[in-house]
Amino acid sequence: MKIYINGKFYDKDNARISVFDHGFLYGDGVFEGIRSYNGLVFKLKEHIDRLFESAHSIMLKVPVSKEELVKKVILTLKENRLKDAYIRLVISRGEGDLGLDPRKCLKGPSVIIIADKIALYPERHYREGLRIITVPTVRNLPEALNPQIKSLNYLNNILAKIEAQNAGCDEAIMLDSLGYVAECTGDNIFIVKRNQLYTPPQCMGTLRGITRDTVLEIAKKKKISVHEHVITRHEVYISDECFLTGTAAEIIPVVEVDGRSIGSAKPGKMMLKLTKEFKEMTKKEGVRYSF
Ligand code: PXG
Repeated sequence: MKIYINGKFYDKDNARISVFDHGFLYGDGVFEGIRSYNGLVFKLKEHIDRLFESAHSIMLKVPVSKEELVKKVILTLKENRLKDAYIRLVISRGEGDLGLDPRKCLKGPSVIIIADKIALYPERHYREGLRIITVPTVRNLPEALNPQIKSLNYLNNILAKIEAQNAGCDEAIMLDSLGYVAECTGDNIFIVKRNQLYTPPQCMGTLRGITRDTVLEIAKKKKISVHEHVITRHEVYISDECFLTGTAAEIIPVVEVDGRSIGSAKPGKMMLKLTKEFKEMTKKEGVRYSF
């Protein structure tokens, strides 16, 4: 495996950054998780745009242009001869001293690109659906650390994941500070009621997921009614279908929430229809590369 760090490729064992990097010391940095399908990088522009937005919000200047970054992602995929990959893009504040002050990171931000084989969820989860639970840890408040910023500080989500695992569940529903459903630890949430699609708006505690946006795009094309508004746990419990979306998981069914079975407790029709269309899109759309 060859890892890109600040303009050079390193073998996995030699791919290192300083322990003084504020990405490590404070979670001071931003990232993206991107996927390529059979030599096509899906929604690359959208991921790069979101990365730059996250960076802008935390006043981190990405040391390369968007166009250069696209080229570096492609170069990393070629270097690793990966047609189907999970790409992790990280921009960290860089090497500083043992204080919070980002101005002390004099060498400037680091750019790291890792391209690996995709670690898919077990097939069983797609066939049988996930059992998930609402956890006590609420999603970060937008006015504290806005969930739109994909920062290197994921402790909020990790705590929720641990709580779900402690309860023997596959995933966690995180609520926002008002008690509405926000999202899961690394996925957005959708419910279906009477053939209409509902997902929480991005304003309260929900990342504007790129897979979420893709599902909304498909729904529009298929003339499925979509509602982006607040969802309560009750509405999830009485939904006909529930599923999660994310770059890694794609579209994954949920069959049980907080001990309540959802719909027929099987992957639903709407989810299957959207998945079929999503898979078609990943075959056709994206930035093409070959080696
Ligand atoms: N919500 C959160 C909090 C996320 O971190 C999503 C939703 C889905 O967004 P996309 O753009 O991927 O549709 C994410 C995704 C993983 C993993 O390994 C995923 C994410 C972050 C870290 C790890 O599954 N982000």
